[in-house]
Amino acid sequence: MPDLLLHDFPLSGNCHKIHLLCAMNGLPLESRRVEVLDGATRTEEFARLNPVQQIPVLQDGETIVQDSQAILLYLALKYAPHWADPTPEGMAAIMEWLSYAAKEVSNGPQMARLHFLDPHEDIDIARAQAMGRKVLALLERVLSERDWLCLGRPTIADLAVFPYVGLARQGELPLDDHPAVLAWIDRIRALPGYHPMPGLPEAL
Ligand SMILES: N[C@@H](CCC(=O)N[C@@H](CS)C(=O)NCC(=O)O)C(=O)O
Repeated sequence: MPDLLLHDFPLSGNCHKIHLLCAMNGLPLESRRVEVLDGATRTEEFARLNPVQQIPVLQDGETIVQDSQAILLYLALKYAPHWADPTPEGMAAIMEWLSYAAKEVSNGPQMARLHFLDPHEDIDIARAQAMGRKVLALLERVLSERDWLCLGRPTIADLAVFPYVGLARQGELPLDDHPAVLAWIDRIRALPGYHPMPGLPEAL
């Protein structure tokens, strides 16, 4: 069994991606809480662990990986290969969504939620919500035609995009007029090992 430690925060959707992949694959994950809202990532000590000064950070023995997308990829390739893909075409399809999670989903629903979670953050809420609406519209279109974001099965692409979309209402981005997105959320909730974080729905 691997020796996995996550530098973690319970309200972080980026950290929750890692919890989901581990739980869905029976990988034990130890959690070390980082008080990110109190600036605990902005210390010299934390910068030695992750120069980008953000969570999540994963330690797997001697290996340190930062960034939720990179951690998903690392864990899938090493311990849960069916959540990634062995072909260049398949990996490219997954990477398209990992990049989308890192830019559009982060600048949209993640930032809109953070605006209401932490009033000290300097966030242009109109811009974040506009991007959030674009993200939801795109997902609605894509998921009207297929059950999963790519490859016809659940992959780390779905886990990378899911948390901040599932939490969109906390950024005052309604989901009720997005039936295909809601149905996809329900499919994720039905996967073995799914569990919520505050603001996400319970397992089905
Ligand atoms: N691209 C990174 C973004 C991570 C991120 O936004 N982390 C937030 C918490 S969810 C953080 O550490 N914020 C503290 C800061 O930026 O000072 C990822 O996907 O892991």
